[in-house]
Amino acid sequence: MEPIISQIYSDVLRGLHKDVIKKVNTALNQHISPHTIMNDGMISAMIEVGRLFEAGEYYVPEMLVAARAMQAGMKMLKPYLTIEEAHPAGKVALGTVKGDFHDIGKNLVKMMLEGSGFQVIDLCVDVDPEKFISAVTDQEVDIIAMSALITTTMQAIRPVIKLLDDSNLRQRVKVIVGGAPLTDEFARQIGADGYAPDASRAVTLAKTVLSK
Ligand code: B1M
Repeated sequence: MEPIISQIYSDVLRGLHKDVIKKVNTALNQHISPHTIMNDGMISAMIEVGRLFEAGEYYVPEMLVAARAMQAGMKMLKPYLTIEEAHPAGKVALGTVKGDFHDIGKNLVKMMLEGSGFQVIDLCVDVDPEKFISAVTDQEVDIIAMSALITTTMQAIRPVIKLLDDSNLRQRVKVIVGGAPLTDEFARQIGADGYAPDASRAVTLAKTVLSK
């Protein structure tokens, strides 16, 4: 691993957001790929933060500062991951489900979708099921993409799909889901059109469901 990537990893882990900004800049100047900076420097650090939290070595404040450092780094990478396209590949309403405030993964999915030419309506976090439905009726999105990070909040995807069914809207929109506790099997069980384990595969999935 490039030394600068290990430094970014360690700075995210310690929540040093100013250092992360500086070092992401240095890594970009060294022509290291934004995807390497994101995956090996930052996402892997957040995975370690989760492990430390589970082990009782990190508490919520440490998770928060690490998250802030990661967000700062992601902001720097955004221009490199996003391309403008005149004709969007599709329109996506993206949000973290009701009761869940985790948004780092969702924001990455947003960046990658936008980078691949999708128009993304960001419904943010703790999204009421009705808000997803309004995106279909008022904004005519092609895809609803839901993120859930906690084993309890993943259940909040079900009411959205039920509401789509009850409003006779299910045929009008594709539903894709993701987030650490989710699986392909869970997606199938709840009647989603697909599950993606990470942001780049969310893009492939979005393209696949629209081609069907
Ligand atoms: Co939270 N948290 N957290 N947390 N947190 C987890 C999720 C947890 C696994 C930590 C742990 O115990 N190991 C655990 C959940 C356990 C469970 O499931 N039962 C947990 C907990 C318990 C909690 C609180 C309850 C803690 C507390 O208050 N006692 C609380 C809940 C708050 C709430 O939401 N109601 C809480 C709070 C927080 C912070 C606010 C401190 C902070 C969030 C800051 C923020 O998001 N702005 C935080 C953080 C940072 C984490 C960990 C450490 C990191 C999450 C993250 O950002 N990962 C996390 C542990 C972990 O995941 N290792 C943890 C990096 C990110 C890039 O990955 O989000 O998985 P991820 O996204 C990936 C894929 O999943 C996928 O693509 C992304 C990029 O590749 N993906 C999608 C995500 N969404 C997708 C949507 C798609 C497709 C793919 O649509 C199609």
